Amino acid sequence: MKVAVVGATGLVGTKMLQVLEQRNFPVTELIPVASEKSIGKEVTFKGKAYKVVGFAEAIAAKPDVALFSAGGSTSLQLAPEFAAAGITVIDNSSAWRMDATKKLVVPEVNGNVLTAEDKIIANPNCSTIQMVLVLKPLHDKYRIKRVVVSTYQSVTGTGVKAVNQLMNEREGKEGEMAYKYPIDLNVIPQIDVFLDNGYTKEEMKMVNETKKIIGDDSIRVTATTVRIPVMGGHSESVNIEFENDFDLSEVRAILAAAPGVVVEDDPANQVYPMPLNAHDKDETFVGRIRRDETQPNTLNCWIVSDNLRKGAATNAVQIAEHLQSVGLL
Ligand code: 2RA
Repeated sequence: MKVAVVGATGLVGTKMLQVLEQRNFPVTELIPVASEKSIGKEVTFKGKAYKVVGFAEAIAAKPDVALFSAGGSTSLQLAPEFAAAGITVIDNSSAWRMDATKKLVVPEVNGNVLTAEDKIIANPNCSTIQMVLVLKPLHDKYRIKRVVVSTYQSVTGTGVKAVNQLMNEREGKEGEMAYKYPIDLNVIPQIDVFLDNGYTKEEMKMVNETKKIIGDDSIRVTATTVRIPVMGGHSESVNIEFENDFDLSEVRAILAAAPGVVVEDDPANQVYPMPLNAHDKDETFVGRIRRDETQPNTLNCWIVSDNLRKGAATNAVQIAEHLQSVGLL
């Protein structure tokens, strides 16, 4: 399979190359792609150096699939050009996610919605992906009414500039600021820009994308998204109110059987998910599973996943794997 990685030199693009290699995706030809300023740079795949090419050259090479992680405006402009050339685009930006004509896919949750007509497929937001993996199997069993989520998000979600800001601050060095405020020894209750309703774009992504992926507009979601000085992954405190009552051991069993989900929940031995352990893994980890004792049919849990892997690169590669397994690629 000929695979293009668009945005191959960025944090997510680099992770896509690693994930393609580690998951042994059948790449017969790799085409690393980036904007003008990165053309000619080299990336490494399976121990071999590859030169980065520009967009026109990539389209002319006719890859079967292009994994895009090059930002929203590049994607808006170029994904249709790739698709028109018969190339299936899996796009990590937010450009197409809420477009009613495009599918927003987490393969374990709604891979079944994909058809041969889908030439531009949207990869959801990182904080949404890890949450819906846990919500969907519980929704199927108990029907979710409302979700209250607070996130604790890694600086890697912002990109390399934010990682540099954190490390510079830690080492007492001057440098470029990704955030308005210091991030080391701090917590910033803002991810992305504020919207008119007082929520941030990241918060509204969690609200809207959750409904679209699960395919149920009646699920009410309210979110507070927060940046913390952590590298390994995003964490989420999630409160879920169901229509129907549940049994805690049954909830644990449902989650243990859910694809892509690992239950780490043994308070007696201080076992619970942490970004330090989730780092570089493809699974989503859930723990601190307990009843909300303040109202009926309500559950609290704690969800952690590596935002660059399942939250971005792994999910994109899994979409390609799914397309291949059902003969759509
Ligand atoms: C973040 N959700 O963590 C973003 C990355 N897509 O900022």
